[in-house]
Amino acid sequence: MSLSVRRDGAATWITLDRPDALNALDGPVKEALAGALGEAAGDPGVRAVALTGAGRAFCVGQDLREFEEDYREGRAPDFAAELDRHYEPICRLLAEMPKPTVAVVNGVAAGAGVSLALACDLRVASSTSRWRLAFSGIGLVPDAGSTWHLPRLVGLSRAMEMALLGDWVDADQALAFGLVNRVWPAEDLQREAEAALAALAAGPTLAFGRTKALFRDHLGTGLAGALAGEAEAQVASGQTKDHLEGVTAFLEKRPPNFQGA
Ligand code: T3D
Repeated sequence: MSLSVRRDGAATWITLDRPDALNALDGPVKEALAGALGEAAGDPGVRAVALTGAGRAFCVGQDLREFEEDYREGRAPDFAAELDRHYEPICRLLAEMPKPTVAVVNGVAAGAGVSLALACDLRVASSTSRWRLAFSGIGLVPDAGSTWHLPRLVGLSRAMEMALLGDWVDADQALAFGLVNRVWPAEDLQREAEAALAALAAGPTLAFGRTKALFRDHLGTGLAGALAGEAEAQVASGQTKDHLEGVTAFLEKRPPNFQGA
């Protein structure tokens, strides 16, 4: 098996499942991942999505054996086709699906594995996780959205450091950089991450989806455009059942019971 998908209430857990290859992304994994993300994105019953890895790695990026024949014959793979066919849709689904996505980084993350984690809305990690951009180690530039996400998350200086110096970043550094949102001891990661996913999945999903879109859109927009975009999204959010429930719960002094509608 190369990838497994399980539901935990309204959260979907997608696990990269090639532990012997540290969850390197070969053709079948990339196809299965894009398919699983597409299904989760389109299923209104799914209200939060976790991406994690089986075994001791989160993901070590592109499977460097997938194109071994090309390299042995002295040519590079068709990167444009590969990015267009696999990496762009995967990263866009993680970043743009209208529900929260969380990378649960259980171990090593390298290359495009880092890119996948960066494309998620949040990153939670094991205290034993470590991160390396790794692209420069094989003479490539960071891709799969990492040149967009990384400097926005950690700042230009840290991004340059990770890309050019290429050192490993451990979990404590990742937290200090702002690369991850939470770090838990390895033995607590699954339990804590499941609780975090359950909380996200019980949230006002439509507002979360719009929040994601607003933050992302407004990274490249002036204040006036941001204010206009917020107004449009707030009018739509104000018409949801979850908004009515949230205010009603406040007035009735009880916790809200959001339905994602
Ligand atoms: O299309 C495009 O745009 C291309 C985009 C490319 C972006 C990328 O993602 S390039 C790949 C970037 N990743 C790397 O460079 C990481 C390569 N791996 C490593 O440096 C090491 O494996 C680690 C430092 C991550 C871990 O080292 P260690 O000693 O703990 O484990 P190991 O023995 O090296 O690896 C265990 C197995 O996983 C091993 O298989 P084997 O020999 O036991 O059969 C190893 O070959 C395999 N593996 C690790 N990384 C990859 C991989 N197999 C295929 N592709 C990998 N990237």
